[in-house]
Amino acid sequence: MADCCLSELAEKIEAVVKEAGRILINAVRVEETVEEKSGRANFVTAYDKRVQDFLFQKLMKILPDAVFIGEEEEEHAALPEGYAFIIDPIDGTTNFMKGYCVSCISVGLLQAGKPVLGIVYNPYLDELFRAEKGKGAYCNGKAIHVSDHDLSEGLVLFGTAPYNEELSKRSFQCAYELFIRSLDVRRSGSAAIDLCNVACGRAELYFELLLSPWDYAAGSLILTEAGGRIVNTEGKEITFDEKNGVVAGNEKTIKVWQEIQKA
Ligand code: 2AM
Ligand code: CA
Repeated sequence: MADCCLSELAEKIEAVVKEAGRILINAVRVEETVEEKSGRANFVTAYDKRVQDFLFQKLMKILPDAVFIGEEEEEHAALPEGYAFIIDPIDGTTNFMKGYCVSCISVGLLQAGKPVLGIVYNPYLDELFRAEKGKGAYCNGKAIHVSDHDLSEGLVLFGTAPYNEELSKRSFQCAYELFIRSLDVRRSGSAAIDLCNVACGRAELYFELLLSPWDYAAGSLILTEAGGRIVNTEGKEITFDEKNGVVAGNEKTIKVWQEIQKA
């Protein structure tokens, strides 16, 4: 797709995502609509489904040829050679359920299996992160960049993969090793928001040992377009057709992560 077409598309998608943000802000009696999915601490609310339906209706009008892959669908389509939306209608569902107000809508657009557009919108802060492949990353229209601080001057964000109990111990061990080498650790409950916070230099490293592509499709492009690096937990390129462990930061902080894994 030509650059101008992608930018025009991005404007339209951004407007849709912002409109969807109103559904989160106006949500009432969320806890009455909660259902448990498979695994521990894995929930869905009626609002996740409502936001996903809204995005499906609007996004497929904007780009009818694209395949739509949404977290709350019963079956997920395979990644095509052409365009695919990979969306998380609410990233940070447990926060949303609890009224903790740290959740976002994440929309990635992939072409031939790689992200070309990423939008992450946190309606509680009215912060919209956006990146187009090769064009840099922006927060509410302002260019953003990852921090170049060492880990010793940095904050570490991490997710605990709570739905996967066998990873819990290793998650906290990694967090401890990073905690003693950094200023402090934080745990937000939304992978997409964490990736954006690293992208804009509010934190220096993020990791979570298991995530699904909709958790990081948009955020990974925002991070790399902001000059950051993202790899899987084996240090290899992340993929978008299966679950991945994710590590994101600047070159220096990723190196510390890798040294800790070898020790
Ligand atoms: P969610 O809020 O959309 O469910 C929290 O640790 C992060 O992990 C969130 O981004 C959360 O996304 C994601 N997450 C929750 N359940 C998951 C699962 N079963 N597999 C992968 N990631 C999950
Ligand atoms: Ca979700």
